[in-house]
Amino acid sequence: MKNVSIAIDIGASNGRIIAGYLENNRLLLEEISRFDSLPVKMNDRLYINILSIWKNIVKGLKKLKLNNYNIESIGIDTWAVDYGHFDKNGNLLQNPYHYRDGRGIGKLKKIEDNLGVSLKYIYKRTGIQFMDINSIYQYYDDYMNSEFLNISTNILFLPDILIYALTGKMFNEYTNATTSQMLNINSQSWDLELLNKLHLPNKFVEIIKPGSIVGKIKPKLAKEIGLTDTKVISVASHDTASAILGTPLNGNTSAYLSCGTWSLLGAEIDKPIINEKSFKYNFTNEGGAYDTIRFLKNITGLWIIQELYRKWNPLFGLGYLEISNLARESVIDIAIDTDDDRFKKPIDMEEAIISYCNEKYGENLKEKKDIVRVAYNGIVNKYKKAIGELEELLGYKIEVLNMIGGGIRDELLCELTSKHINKKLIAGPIEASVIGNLIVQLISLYKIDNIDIAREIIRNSISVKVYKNGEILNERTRN
Ligand code: LFR
Repeated sequence: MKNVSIAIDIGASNGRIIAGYLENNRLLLEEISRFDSLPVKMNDRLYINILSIWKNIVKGLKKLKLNNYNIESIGIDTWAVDYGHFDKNGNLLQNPYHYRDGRGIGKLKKIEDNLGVSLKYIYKRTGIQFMDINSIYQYYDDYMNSEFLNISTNILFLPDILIYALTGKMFNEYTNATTSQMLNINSQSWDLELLNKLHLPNKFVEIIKPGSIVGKIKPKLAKEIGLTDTKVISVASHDTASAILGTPLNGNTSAYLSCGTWSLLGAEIDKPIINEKSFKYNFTNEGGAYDTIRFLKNITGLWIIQELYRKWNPLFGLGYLEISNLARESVIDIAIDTDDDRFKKPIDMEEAIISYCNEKYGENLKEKKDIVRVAYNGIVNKYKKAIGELEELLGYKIEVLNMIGGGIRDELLCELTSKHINKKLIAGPIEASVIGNLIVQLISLYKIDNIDIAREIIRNSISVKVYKNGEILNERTRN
C-alpha cells in the first residue's frame, strides 16, 4: 500500500484533489478529481458556491477508498480574501460573497473620508497592498449593511471554513489571514487598534501557522469517507503562498510570476519592505510559510482572456488554444490598461475592450484576433512594469523569472513575457500550489527536512520549458 498525502487546491475556476508521494527523491502526483469552483450570481449578487465545493471535496475523498492508498494527511488551500460568518452554535450565517461581487469597491475612500483613517496608516501597520477585494473592505461593507453582524460570533476565511467542516476546529490560517489587510505585520496577530478605528468588531479566531497539525477528520465524517486515521495539516492555505512554496526558486535573484486568473509577481524575502516607494508602487508583504514574506504585486492576469473565452466558447466554439492562436495572428501593437475599472467585472469583456480602445486610441477594433491581442499586450506590459518596480524596491537585479501555475499552458503568454522582460524565464510547474500544499505536509510528517531540500526535490520532479527572447530555449519533460 502506497503512503500518500492529499492536496485539496481550490482556484478561481476549478478545484483539484491530488495525491502526492515521494519516490526516488521525486514528488509524484496522481489526480483524484477536478471540479468547477465558479461563483454563482443570484439577485445581482455574486456568491461562492461553497456547498458545491464542499460536496465535491467529500465526493473526491470518498473516491480514495477505491485506490490502494494509505492516506497519511490532507491539506487545503484556496484563493484568498473571502470569508464567512458563523454564529455561536458554529453554523454558517450566510452564503459567503465572492470578491468579484464588488462590494468592496469605493470602501477605501469611505474609510478615508468618513473615518479619517489614512491609507498610509493601514499600509504601515499591515504591509498589505490596496485592492478593493481585500477582506477589510468587504468587512466594512458588512458593517455598513448587515444586521446579522450582531449574531455573528466568528469569521473564518474560505480555507478555514473547509478545514472547520472537515475537523470541527476553528482557526484562521496565517498566510491567508495576512491578505485580509487586518493583521499587524509586526505582531502577526489581529490589529485591534486598526479594527477599532474602523468600528469593526474582532470576530476572528486563533491564528494557526502553516505546518501545524490541526487534528483528525470529525469521527462521523471520517467513517463515511473511510479516513479515520488521516491527519489534517494546516498548509499555507492561501493558494498563492502554496504556489510560491512549490516554485523551485534559486537564491534571491530569482523572482516568481504565478499565472492564473490573477498574476502574482514578486520575490520571496526574509523581512517586510514597507516604505514610501513600496506604498506608491502598491507592493504587498503577504505572509509566507517558514518565516518568509511574499513581496509581490497583484496583476490582472488571465481573467480577461477567461472572460473572452466565456463569451466566445459557447458562441463560436473557441477553446483557449484557439483564442491564443488568434492573438498570435494579430500585429496590433496597442494595449489595454488591465487595471482600468471597466475590466474588473464587466458584463461583456469584449465590449469593454472595444470601448477602451475606442476611447483611448480612437481605434474601432472589429476582429477577434486584435481584441484578444490588445489584452495580451496589456498583461505583459504590466509584467514588465512590475518587474522594474520589484528590482527598484529590492535594490538588485532579478536574473531568472520562474513562471508557474495553469497560465503557463499558454505558450503565447510565456513567449510574450520573455520577450518583454528580457530575462531567462523558466516555466514550471503548472501545479505549483498543489506541490506547495504537499511540501508543507511532507515537511510536517518529517519526510522532507526543510524547504531548501523540498525545492531540490521539486526541481527534480517537474517538467519545465526555458524561454529567452520570446523563444523556447530548451525543454525537459517529466511524468
Ligand atoms: C490567486 C489569489 C490571489 C489573491 C486573489 C483573490 O488565486 O489567491 O493571490 O489576491 O486570488 O483571492
